[in-house]
Amino acid sequence: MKRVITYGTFDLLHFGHVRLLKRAKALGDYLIVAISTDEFNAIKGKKSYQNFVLRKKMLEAIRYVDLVIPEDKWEQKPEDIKKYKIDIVVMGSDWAGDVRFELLKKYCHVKYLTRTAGVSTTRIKNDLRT
Ligand code: C2G
Repeated sequence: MKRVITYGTFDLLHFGHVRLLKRAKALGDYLIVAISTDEFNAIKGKKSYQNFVLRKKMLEAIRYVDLVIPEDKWEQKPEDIKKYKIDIVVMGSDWAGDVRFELLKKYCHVKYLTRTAGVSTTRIKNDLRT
C-alpha cells in the first residue's frame, strides 16, 4: 500500500487541482490531501473565497482523494509523513526546489508534477470580475 500526500488551499476547485490529484493518486494506492485551514491561509498570505469546511467537502467528493486532513502549519509535514506512513509527497511544479519540500526528502520521496497551464484560482476570480 503506497501512500501519497499533497498540500494546498484548493480554493474554487478547478481542473488544474483535479489533474494534480489524479496524477498524485496514480503514483500510489492511497491519497491524503492536507488542506490549508483559513487561519493557515492567512499565514500564507492567502484569502480563499471558500472557507475550510466547504473546500474540505469539495475535496472529499473527488474520486482520487481517500482522506482530507487540515494543514495548519508549515512544520507539520514531517509529523504527517510519520503519522500516515507516507511514501511520496507530491506537489505541483511551482513548488519544485522549495526548501520546505526538499527537506522532506530525508523522510520519503518528494515528487513535483507539472503545473497545469492556463488555469488558476486567481485567474478565475479576475476573469469573473470583468
Ligand atoms: N496546481 C496545479 N496547477 C494549477 C494550479 C495549482 O498543478 N493550475 C497545484 C499546485 O501546484 C499545488 C496544488 O495544485 O500543488 C494546490 O494549489 P494551491 O491550492 O494554490 O496550493 P498552494 O497555495 O500552493 O498551497 O504547504 C503547501 C501549501 O499549502 C501549498
